[in-house]
Amino acid sequence: MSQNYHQMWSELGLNLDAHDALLEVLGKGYGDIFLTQKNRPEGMQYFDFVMSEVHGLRIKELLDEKVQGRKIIGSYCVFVPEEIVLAANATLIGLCSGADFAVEDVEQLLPRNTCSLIKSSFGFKLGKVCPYLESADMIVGENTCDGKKKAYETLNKLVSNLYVMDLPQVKSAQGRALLKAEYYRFKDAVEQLTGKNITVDSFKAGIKTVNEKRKAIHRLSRLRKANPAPISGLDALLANQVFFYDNPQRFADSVNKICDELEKRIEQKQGVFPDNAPRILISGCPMAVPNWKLPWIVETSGAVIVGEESCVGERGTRNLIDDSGNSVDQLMEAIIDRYFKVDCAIFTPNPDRLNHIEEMVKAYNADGVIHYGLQFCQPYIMESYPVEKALERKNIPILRLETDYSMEDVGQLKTRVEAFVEQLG
Ligand code: BJ8
Repeated sequence: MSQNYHQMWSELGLNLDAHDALLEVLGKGYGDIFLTQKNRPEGMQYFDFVMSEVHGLRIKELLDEKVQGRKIIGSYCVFVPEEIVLAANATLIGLCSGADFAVEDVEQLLPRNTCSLIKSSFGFKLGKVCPYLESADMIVGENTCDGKKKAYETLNKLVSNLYVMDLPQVKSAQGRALLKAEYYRFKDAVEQLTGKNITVDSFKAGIKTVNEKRKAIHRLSRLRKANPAPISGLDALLANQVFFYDNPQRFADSVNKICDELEKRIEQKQGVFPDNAPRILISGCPMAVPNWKLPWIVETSGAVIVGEESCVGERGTRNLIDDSGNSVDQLMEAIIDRYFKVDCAIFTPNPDRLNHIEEMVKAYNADGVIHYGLQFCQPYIMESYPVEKALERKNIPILRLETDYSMEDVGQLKTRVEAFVEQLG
């Protein structure tokens, strides 16, 4: 950290020793994985800076916003609409975490066979190491997979400001009606928290802001279709991860700046990997900071990742919102239309996701797919079987992997990934 933030962290109630230890591991991991890459776009320096200040300057900005009367809302899922939060003059930040922490304490509250993503969120709370969680005025949980649904019952005893959003599991008229009712209930809760009524103008402004950051990420994704790949999958994943907690306008500007640079690289046929490097699409569970294990293994095995069919990736950012409505209700309908298309594996049946994976393979010219399932994640691991069958029918090579946040299986994973890459090559 470029400044000393100990007082700020201490006022937030963090455990300073544990937090220092976490930052050290994070900084070292980041340095080893990201800063050793060759020929990175210069624009990635912004993201290096963001990561170096992830618990520093960004938290200070959020606390300064709070002093000005703005509320901070934390969320664990891409179904929580940032547009509603911004329209009520609040800030949304992602809370999912990608590292094991305080595992023994967590396993006093949750079964061992819970996915790493849920355990990690609990570990960050119990270990008192997440300044985002401690800054939030409202924490939004959602009824998605069984693990999360039940875990929020326990989290409710650890925090005083949990709000749980119910979500549909079926893409039916009733499912859409439930999403609509829940988004209106959420709008009321956010308005009550902030004391601000959402108006047509504030709603349009919120939609525009989020559309702009999604547009920037769409532009980055399109540029990854080029061969040779102008940016590594690791760097593109990092941009998708920062999407969840950076200032939205600054984020969009920074991604667009990288895109300007990548367009020049593409013109000059300049890439980060040779043009014969096998191109991989990753599909499956979301990867939250600092979960870079699998992408690092893939990209140090001679392949390049060209897309992520993931909530930290295209599943989460796909589709813009129509902002032409003239009433709050019309704009709300447009928001529901967009979010109801998110094809999370909690939906049954979920044919859209299979179609999207195939579309992405074609669009990004991927040579193969790695299906990434977090251990004990039933929705995605169950779906990995039909995904495998569907891709095999189209002669698209697929490797199904299950892992967690630990580093114990790195050697074994690397052996399997290298064999897959060799098969593609
Ligand atoms: S919309 S993917 S962000 S729920 S990995 S906790 S599914 S057991 S994260 Fe998700 Fe929203 Fe869906 Fe996206 Fe459960 Fe699986 Fe764990 Fe998961």
